[in-house]
Amino acid sequence: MEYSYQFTHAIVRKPAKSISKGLRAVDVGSPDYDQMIRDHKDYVEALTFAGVDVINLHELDKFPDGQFVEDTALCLPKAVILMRPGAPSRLGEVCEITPKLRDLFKDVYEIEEPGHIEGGDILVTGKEILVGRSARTDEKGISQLSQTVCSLGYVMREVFTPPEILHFKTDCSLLGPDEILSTKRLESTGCFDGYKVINVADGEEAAANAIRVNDYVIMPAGFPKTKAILEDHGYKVKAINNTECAKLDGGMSCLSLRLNLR
Ligand code: CIR
Repeated sequence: MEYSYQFTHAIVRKPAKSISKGLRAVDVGSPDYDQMIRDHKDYVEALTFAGVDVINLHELDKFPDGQFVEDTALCLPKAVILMRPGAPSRLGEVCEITPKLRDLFKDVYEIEEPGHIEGGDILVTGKEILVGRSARTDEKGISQLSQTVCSLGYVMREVFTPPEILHFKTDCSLLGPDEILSTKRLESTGCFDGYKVINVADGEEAAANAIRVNDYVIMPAGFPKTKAILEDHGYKVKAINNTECAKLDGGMSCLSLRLNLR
């Protein structure tokens, strides 16, 4: 299933000035808004360079984490499933993005109360959908998602997001239909048995949150060893500064919803 990394469109949302109030596990200082805007522009350029049409949504001052659009939906080629974030301050982001998703998809499903899932816990590979149970993604949400995606013909498997990381995809990304970029700590849980796994370099764990978009891998800048590992494996890599989003536990995957509308 090449759709797992081939995309025609991406949805992004401009960061709002309220980002200083964004959620974070550890406070390492407030992100610099101007730098974040520059990085966001570079991110959009990288997506465009990779061949997708980027749909830019306006900023939402009410939702400081609103730029992390990935958590609001799971976009499959023929259907979208609206998520229900486990972070109470982020629940309302879903209503904000829904009209755009309804314009783009005929089949719209939703995770309903009392379930919770955030898109950052879902990795769609070439053969299955992996969903990590986490502090944001619970059993009830996973069970609803399972019913929906199975009725659409997908295979879904529940895995576990290690407690020290926010989302499953904080520590991994899809590189090819059966090839994964992962930290050693996540791989050691056994969730990728049967896949080819490339490990990020020791000390460069934050490089694992990358995205394969068509012929390119977009990754955060500042991780030269992992970049070289990917290039040695034949991947074309674009590195984007992510210092400001990283202060809010955000990375390359959270900043967009990637869609295949072909
Ligand atoms: C949060 O804690 O929800 C945001 N500050 C970061 C969300 C990152 N999203 C993602 O990894 N998919």
